[in-house]
Amino acid sequence: MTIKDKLTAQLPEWRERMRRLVKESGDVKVDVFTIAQVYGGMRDVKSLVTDISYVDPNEGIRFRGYTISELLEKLPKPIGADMPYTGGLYFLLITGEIPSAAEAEEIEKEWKGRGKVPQYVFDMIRTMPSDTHPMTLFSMAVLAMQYESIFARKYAEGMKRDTYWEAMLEDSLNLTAKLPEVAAYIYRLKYKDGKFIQPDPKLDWGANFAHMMGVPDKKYQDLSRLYFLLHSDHESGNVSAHATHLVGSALSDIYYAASAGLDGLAGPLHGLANQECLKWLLDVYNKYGQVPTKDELTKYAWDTLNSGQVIPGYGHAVLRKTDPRYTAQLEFGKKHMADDDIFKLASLVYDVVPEVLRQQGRARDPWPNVDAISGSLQYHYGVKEFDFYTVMFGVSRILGVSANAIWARALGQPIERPKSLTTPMLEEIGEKIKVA
Ligand code: AMX
Repeated sequence: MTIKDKLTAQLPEWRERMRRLVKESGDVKVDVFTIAQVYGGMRDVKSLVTDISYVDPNEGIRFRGYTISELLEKLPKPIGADMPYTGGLYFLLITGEIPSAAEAEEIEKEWKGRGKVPQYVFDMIRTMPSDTHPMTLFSMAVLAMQYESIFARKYAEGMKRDTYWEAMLEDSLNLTAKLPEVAAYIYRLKYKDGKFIQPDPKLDWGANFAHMMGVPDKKYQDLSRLYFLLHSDHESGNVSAHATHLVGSALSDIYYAASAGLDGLAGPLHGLANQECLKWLLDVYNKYGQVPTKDELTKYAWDTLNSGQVIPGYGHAVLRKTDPRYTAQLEFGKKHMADDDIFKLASLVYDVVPEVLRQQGRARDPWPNVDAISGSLQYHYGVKEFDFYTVMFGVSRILGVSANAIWARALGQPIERPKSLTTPMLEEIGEKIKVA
């Protein structure tokens, strides 16, 4: 059964569940929120729905109900690999079912058939100033491919509403198929004198990325598959997912929507934290000329905070414990690069920074998030150009946001339009409550 057949079979029931819920319980309050939340970035306001992943504050992410360790065990893997096919992950995100090896390989095959990147994308990237940030190039490349959108073309021709999702699925498969090559092209253009490496048709999506990056170590293929799994989705309220959903809600196609999501991912409080984090680690390392002692690191962390900066890679808007995406990468590092200095330093930061942040008493979550360690693993394999790291995050995140976009179309989710108030209105609301 193809992914499209699976969705076709599931949709009537999901549509009915949603219709019934709204009809029978439409007036039930899900949440009340405060003036502090209105001013505070809508933190914790329960106003989005997704069945693709859920972040529990203490447990962390579950993808379609599965923890990261369950997924690493259950998803099919290429022969000889430790980490699963990204195609199998995509199947799971879209259908909610753990694929068989044949189903995972079917997605990999689909991607191969759809992977050719149009020449104008490469040409466009090359016309940009050479010091353009790789995230700018990546987002522009995704946007440029909007030219290919089947959804946009069919919409203009008058597509039926209940088939929107089919065009969205086609676009999503076409877009995701091309991401590894686009990303690796940007990397090789910027940092490897434009010496490009052609995709290898024998390799799966994740391994092909590793190959086109030019990293010879086979373990980097596993790291790439792991990385793409871990960063793919983190429910719907984070900036990249929400930006993609918001733009998509105007019936913009996935190219427009995902490009907007990437622009949000490029912010230092979100996806760019991975490059900031590696930079912070290297600054520490270079200051001491080696892995510092705990005392030296504690002092460095305090100096960072006292100079008014955040410690990148630590803290989270939802999580209140160590991010399991951090733990999965820590385990990979312990297995494959235990003696690497930068990895050792990243591990030492885990022993020091949570206590420093606790003593400072501002961050609600003093624990590491996904970005605290990902850069040190890349660095070990020679991918040292840290302003590229968010591009890899973006490659992965488009898997999650496109899966959500397919479902948003399938369930006919409407255009987003929250209501805003003025400051005097909120002052009046505040006064009324005080008087009462
Ligand atoms: N270092 C220093 N201060 C921190 C901090 C950190 N790592 N994390 C939070 N704080 C501070 C906040 O800046 C805020 O200060 P303020 O009261 O002066 O404004 C205070 O603690 C309360 O913040 P919070 O409620 O705990 O966090 P938040 O929900 O507002 O923000 C996040 C969450 C991730 C932006 C924040 O923890 C942070 O800036 N972390 C460092 C950057 C980072 O790692 N980002 C990546 C997050 C994961 C991702 O999206 N990729």
